[in-house]
Amino acid sequence: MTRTGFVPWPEHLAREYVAKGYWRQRPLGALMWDWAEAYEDRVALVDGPHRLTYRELAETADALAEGLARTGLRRGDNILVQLPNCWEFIVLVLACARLGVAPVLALPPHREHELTHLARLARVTAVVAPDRWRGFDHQTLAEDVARDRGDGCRVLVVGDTVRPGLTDVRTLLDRTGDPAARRRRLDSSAPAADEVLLFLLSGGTTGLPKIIARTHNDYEYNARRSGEVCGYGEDTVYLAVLPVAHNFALASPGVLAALMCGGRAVLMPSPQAAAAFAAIERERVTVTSLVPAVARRWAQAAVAGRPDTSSLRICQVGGSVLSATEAAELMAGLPGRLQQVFGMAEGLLNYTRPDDPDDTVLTTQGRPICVDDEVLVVDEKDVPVPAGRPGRLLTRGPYTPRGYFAAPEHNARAFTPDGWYRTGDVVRRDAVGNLTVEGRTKDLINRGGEKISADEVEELLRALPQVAEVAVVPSPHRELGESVCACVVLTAGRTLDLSEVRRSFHERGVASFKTPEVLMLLTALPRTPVGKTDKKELRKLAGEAHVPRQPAAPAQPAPLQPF
Ligand code: OOB
Repeated sequence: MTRTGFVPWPEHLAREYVAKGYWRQRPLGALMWDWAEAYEDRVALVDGPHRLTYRELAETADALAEGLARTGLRRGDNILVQLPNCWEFIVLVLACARLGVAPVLALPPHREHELTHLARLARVTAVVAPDRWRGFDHQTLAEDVARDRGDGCRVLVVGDTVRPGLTDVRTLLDRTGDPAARRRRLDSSAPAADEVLLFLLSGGTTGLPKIIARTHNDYEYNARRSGEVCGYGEDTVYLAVLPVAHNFALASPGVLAALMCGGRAVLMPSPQAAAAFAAIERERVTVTSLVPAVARRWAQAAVAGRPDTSSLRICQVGGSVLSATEAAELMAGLPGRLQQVFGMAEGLLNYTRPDDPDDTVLTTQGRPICVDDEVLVVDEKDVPVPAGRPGRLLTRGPYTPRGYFAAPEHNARAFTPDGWYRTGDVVRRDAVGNLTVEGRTKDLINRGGEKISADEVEELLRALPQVAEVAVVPSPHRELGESVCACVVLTAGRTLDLSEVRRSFHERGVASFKTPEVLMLLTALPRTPVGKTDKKELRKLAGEAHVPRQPAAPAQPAPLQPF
């Protein structure tokens, strides 16, 4: 069963990846039962007071799979999932894996603008949301998104106050009946391992978010091999503070690898340092993953810290740029040993290794996890540059898909005809293959790990009557690294301030992290000799200290909520 819009790997490579043991040809739902049989009553998942053993996890996932089937979901369906870190999220992903239903993993800050687009793109037949999250009514949002999809698109809610007429996910978790019989029924209709397991959101593309179909085969390898590289084992206790809807916390190596090797995953709703440190002490956490902005906060908090964080062996940092100086500060200030991670939803994962010398950990973002990860560093004509020189990173491999889902035009630009993914990152590769991220060619803003397409924000700004011309560039941000700066040429006779921009984004249901935090009003946009907007010049202007920040910005910038 293939979904229209899915771009498969070439057949000869698929055979090779199977032969080499990368692709295990077993759907994740079957592997879940292997884990349950191997680790039985060990605790697999912790979410506040909720603790699920491996057996409970498998039985609950099976129960939910049949519950979802009762609502009409079938193998080959796609659903939109927007949930915070909670045990139901993991059970839902596993239940979907059992059924062959693929969840599109939206992030909690996404709003109508993003969710409607994702729901249409993946033609989803259900939307799963929390009742409320951080004071926001997600049920109404989910209903609006489902209504846009038309009749038959259901709303499923996780929470204590599910509105009448909507489906309470917990009522689908009925575990009465014989688990063995249920398991056999689900086994008999299980998806194949080369089918889509889930969809991740791309951080690095033009326009509205693209989605990346990850198969059971490739994503299981993504997590398993990451776990091997990071020394995961039965004694691993992984703390998820970043959203598990993101590849870093979900499977790089994250929650999935912890479950694969008999370890334990502890879910936290936010990366707030004091709560996380308390959880590390309580659960004897051994590994966690952070974006640099959160890591810096942790390092500051650690100085004054009281809880015992001595169980933490590895503190992974990735998702946005980290200079060698900052890395040294983190190495000194974080609990656990620093490990750098340079990854992407599109596949390729690089890690510094736990036994690498300090110098490698401080100055590089590590090397790929698989000998069959192909890496090319090229100039603008796609000609390879010598080792040690910066160039554009292209990649192919056993867990790097060959195209975005249902985006043929974009794929023609983002992939070469022979399947190399143009990452949009500029890297330097040293003699042993370690990569250092030097910059990027893709036009996005990396706001503390949250990726924002400049194109998408420009389009939203262009819709304002006050705006004649616009360009969006990153503006340096003390804590997050970058934030969104809108450079605007006004329509004659009109005025515009930041508060109006922010209000209009809010009204149109745009995720708040995409809303410009700096507005630069210009009489004309600078041009390159060929007449294109000179973004390099604009970035320079935005970087200069005297950026005219508009007074009276009413809405506070979004709090530090990575991704
Ligand atoms: C992770 O995944 P995405 O899909 O949100 O973003 C990928 C992009 C990369 O192409 C690169 O531009 C940037 O984020 N990035 C880094 C980085 N790690 C990611 N830039 C500089 N230094 C790093 N260490 O961000 C992601 C996925 C899995 C694991 C870790 C991160």
